[in-house]
Amino acid sequence: MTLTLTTAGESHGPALVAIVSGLPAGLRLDRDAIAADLRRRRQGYGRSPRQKLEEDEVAVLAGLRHGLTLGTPLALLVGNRDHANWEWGMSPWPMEGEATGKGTTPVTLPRPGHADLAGALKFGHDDVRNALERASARQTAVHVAAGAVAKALLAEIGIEVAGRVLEIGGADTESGWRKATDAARADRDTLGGVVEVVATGAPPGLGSYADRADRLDARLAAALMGIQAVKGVEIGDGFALARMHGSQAHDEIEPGLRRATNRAGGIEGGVTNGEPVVLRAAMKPLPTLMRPLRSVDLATGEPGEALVERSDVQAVEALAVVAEAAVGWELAQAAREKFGGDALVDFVGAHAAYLERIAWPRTP
Ligand code: EPS
Repeated sequence: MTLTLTTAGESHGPALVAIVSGLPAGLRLDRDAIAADLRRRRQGYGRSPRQKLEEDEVAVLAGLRHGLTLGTPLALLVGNRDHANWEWGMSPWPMEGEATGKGTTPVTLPRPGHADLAGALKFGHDDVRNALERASARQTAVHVAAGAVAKALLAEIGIEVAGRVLEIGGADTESGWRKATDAARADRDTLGGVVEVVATGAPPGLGSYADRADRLDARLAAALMGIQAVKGVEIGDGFALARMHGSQAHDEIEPGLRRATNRAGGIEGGVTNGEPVVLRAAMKPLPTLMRPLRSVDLATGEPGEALVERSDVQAVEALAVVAEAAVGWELAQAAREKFGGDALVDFVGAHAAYLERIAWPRTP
């Protein structure tokens, strides 16, 4: 049994959609819990005024009846309220009459650091907007909605996932983040940062070493790296392990098969080992600068300044929520592969039977 996610939607188009397939029937979803994650994603000190406009309410269009999954594809929709200002510019169909609102003038000055240039060249777009709308981190809204569903499934087998900010703009305290964000905003600049995600309660044995693509660390790293603006991922002590001796780097096995340290971040050989799964992701400074970098006009070939449009100063707090959703998603997928089941009771029963076979947790 595999869990799959398909998403669509442009940042200023009518809506974002997601289809989640492979959920067991009988999983209870909590509307408030999904809404709470979406609210958390919108918050953050450096966010664009856009976040005050969007409400990110999730409409469920299929796969759910009276709060319980049907075992059929779950269809989710998050509307873009801002689309009202882009109705002409982002209309799916040709518009008649005079162009009004935003997005009516072609974008031809790609932003360094964004998908603008590569996207326009790759897909043959004369208007860079045709690339940037989908490349935008706006789409993380439906990833968070899907992640909330994945976390509901994980909760049924005692797995919890939580993301938090470690650093913003090099500062590691909340007041430092705010100061750094204020300074960057005043300077018309942007910031990046580092987030950490910890998942507890995963039994040993999720993922596999059988092949490169089966390794859970590889899948988690790909999921985090797939989030907009993420440029680095670390599992456990990651890069610091490279500078240690083997005698210091590994987590000795104690009675009860537990570890006193967790430098491996809960994964050995691409498989969970029963310790908390710990990951960190590094986000680069956002590429939309109010003090634009040098670029080249794709229409004229002349040097110019990159596109300036309303954007975030930093979105590291949002990344913590999006990364949590991504890790939840990958763990739920690995759990579906391992425990299967068409009905939730089958899934939960297979998990319980497995814990019994490996006698987990063990008393030392
Ligand atoms: C984004 C730019 C900003 C962010 C957006 C992601 O959008 P806008 O230009 O409309 O202000 O607000 O994020 C969201 C809309 C969101 O919901 O997270 C970008 O270029 O990636």
